[in-house]
Amino acid sequence: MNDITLRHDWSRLEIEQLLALPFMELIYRAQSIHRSRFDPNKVQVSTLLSIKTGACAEDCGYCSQSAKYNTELEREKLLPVEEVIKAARSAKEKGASRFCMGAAWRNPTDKNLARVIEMIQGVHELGMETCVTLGMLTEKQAAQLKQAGLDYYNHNLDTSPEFYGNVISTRTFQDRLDTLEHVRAQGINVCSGGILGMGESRSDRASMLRELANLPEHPESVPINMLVQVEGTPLFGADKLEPFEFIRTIAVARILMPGSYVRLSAGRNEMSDEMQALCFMAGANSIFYGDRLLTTDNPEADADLRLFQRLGLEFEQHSELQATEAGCTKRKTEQIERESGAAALN
Ligand code: SAM
Ligand code: DTB
Ligand code: SF4
Repeated sequence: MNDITLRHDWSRLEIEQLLALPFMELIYRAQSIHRSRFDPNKVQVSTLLSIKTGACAEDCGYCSQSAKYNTELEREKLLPVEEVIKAARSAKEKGASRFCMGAAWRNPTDKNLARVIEMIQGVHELGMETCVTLGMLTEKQAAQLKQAGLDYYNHNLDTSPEFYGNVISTRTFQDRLDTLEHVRAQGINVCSGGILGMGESRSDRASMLRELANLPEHPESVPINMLVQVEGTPLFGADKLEPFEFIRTIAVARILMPGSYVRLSAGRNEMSDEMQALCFMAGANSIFYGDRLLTTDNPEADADLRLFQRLGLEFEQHSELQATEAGCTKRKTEQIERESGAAALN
């Protein structure tokens, strides 16, 4: 089944029909497509670091880092390069294959971009894949990042074009598409997805997925975030999304973009192990690993190792990582097994 054609002409109605399939049928279809392209027991693992925190000029209604909202977040200047490399080294030792660096900017200045380029080069030298998310980019800045050897650029569409104005007013949906185009034009891998649970309708979720799947090329990585509600932001207190609806959206992302990594992204801290297992079953094959996302908590690394062990999942190693890293993760899993006792895991 490796010859599934990749489509870029989905209608919203077709996607809504997929979202409305009986749950078992939907998961079966998604898992079948998943298996045609990927090893269903391997998960790509990235670690995130906020390299510049807070005081952002944008007004994204979900974000702890916007200067417009009183979220009591401590702002931090751009981190020194050495500090970032140290964090990347530690993430590598714990088994992450990609290091993602996020900055609370509308867009990077040329001076800041030069510092980020040093970070990218340093992380690359460790033998890790690199990803950055810095806001909007010009064509020239995307070319500079490509030149620096950047592997992935993350820039999310966040939601449907129809719902977008309810969440963000300081930049347009088209601005986001323009940045994705600049990144793609340079041959940098695209990481783009969105957030669920912001009060959008199922039809909005279908519309967001349609925008992603109908891009000229599918993003290599598609993060699906569950809103992490942050006190002080306009979206704090929004109605929670039903877990099955989240899982359905993951399954449909997998069906629409068969060759992309679908990342079970923010929000795992509030998901049960069983819900996460269903997300993997539905075709998610990437996570953020490590106790922290950018400004909010992620599950503890040890808890993730236990979950992986119980599900028989393995960290996917990227080709440049040495066998010793794989061994390191295995040793760590074994140590956790010993500490927790086999009985607790069965
Ligand atoms: N400032 C840059 C930008 O917005 O492009 C990069 C960092 S920004 C935090 C990256 C993405 O994280 C956002 O586009 C959004 O999809 C996601 N995100 C931010 N806050 C979130 C939250 N509270 N819950 C879920 N996802 C969130
Ligand atoms: C993405 O889609 N999710 C990540 C990453 N790309 C940059 C960010 C999640 C942020 C969650 C809220 C926080 O920790 O501030
Ligand atoms: Fe700023 Fe990015 Fe947060 Fe929007 S999501 S407020 S651009 S840090």
